[in-house]
Amino acid sequence: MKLKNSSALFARAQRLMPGGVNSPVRSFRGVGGQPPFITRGQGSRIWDVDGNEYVDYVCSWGPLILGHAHPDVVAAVQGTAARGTSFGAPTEGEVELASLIQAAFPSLELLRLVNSGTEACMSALRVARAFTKRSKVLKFAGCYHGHADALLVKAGSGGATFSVPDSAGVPPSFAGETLVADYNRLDSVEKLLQAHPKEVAAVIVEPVAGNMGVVPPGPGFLAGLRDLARQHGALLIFDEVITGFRVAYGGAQARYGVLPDLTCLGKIIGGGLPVGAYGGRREVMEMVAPLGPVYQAGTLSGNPIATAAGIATLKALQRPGTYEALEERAAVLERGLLEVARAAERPATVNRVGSMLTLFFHPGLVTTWQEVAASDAKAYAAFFHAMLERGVYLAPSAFEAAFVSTAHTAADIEATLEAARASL
Ligand code: KE4
Repeated sequence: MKLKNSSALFARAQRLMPGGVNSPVRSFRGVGGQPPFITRGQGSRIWDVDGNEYVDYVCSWGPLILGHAHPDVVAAVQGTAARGTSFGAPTEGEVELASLIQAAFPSLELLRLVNSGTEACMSALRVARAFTKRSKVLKFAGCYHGHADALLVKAGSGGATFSVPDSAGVPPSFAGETLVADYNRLDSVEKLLQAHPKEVAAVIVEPVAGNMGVVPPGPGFLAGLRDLARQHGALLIFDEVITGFRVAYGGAQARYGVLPDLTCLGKIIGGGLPVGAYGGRREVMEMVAPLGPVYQAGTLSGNPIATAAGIATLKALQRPGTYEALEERAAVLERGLLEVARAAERPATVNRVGSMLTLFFHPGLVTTWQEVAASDAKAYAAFFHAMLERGVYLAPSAFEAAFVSTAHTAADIEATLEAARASL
């Protein structure tokens, strides 16, 4: 595969930006090699600056559920831009997008638009701490909620119950306010809540984990979290930045029938433009400025171009049959990958919820962070490159999700499975 122009750009980029990228996972550090620079996307396809074409399963890490350059989104962005890009004043688009979100997520009685999933989760924690007048938050190992200090925390080594920073620059005192439990292990949550009575402001969870690869909630896990949080006076926060409008039009809370106190959204609601949102129970969200004492702000929050892209995306997703088609197409990919792995006598399992899925090179079920960590990341890296060579662009990390869009055709899936057969 020719990478001449990408290599030249990567050399320049590395002189300007850390690792030559504006988000670490794009650097291919997780799989080795160097990243192609992408210049165009159309439907399920992307092209790099050397003319190589790929079937894309990253889809900008989730936002592009309609595929690249969807005509409705392009028209909305172009039309809006011609009338000005940002006013720093209320606009109709914010009302329209907030209304579409609330109609899909009735638990968001009040919501605030921000510019990223990180801002959404950071702000949701702040309002939860204000509402409960408590300081601690509980998260899960393997779940990612953006890069706010309070959330870049991991469990202490061994059986230690204290938490430690998961990034340089996070003070140990900050990490100490975050408890870390095990995903799909309600007992680990109960133990921490009991060890810190009346201290935990919120339990934040990806209702379908996407940042350790896809790990679905086990039977009763989400309902159990709902009960435990309520029993202990903590707010339950669903981080639906990936799952919102992905696993169902109403997100994981609609698919699994468990309602959180607060929800964080991002990705799809911006249709490829920077939009996040957080919201929930009215009495909680009424604490947010200018109504209440919790300060949160943003120059470009709810800006006209981003809201126009989000509105066009959500309206397109309302078309009948959309989620059934996503489900069917992704199921064909899941079954095909398993068949190909079995034929190649490679131990593999595929976790899938709707149109988000991950292939783990692991012999058995993958339902916990421990089992994810035991999967063969080196085998995934080799598979990733073999697929890239054959024109299939998977997530450049074993611990991310692949996404199927409405633009992925049956032929795309067949070509992907053919490439997988040859790769394995
Ligand atoms: P952003 O700040 O990147 O918009 O959103 C943070 C975030 C919050 N919550 C969940 C569940 C997320 O998945 C994310 C961001 N996801 C990562 C990878 N899955 C985005 C890719 C990247 O970091 O470049």
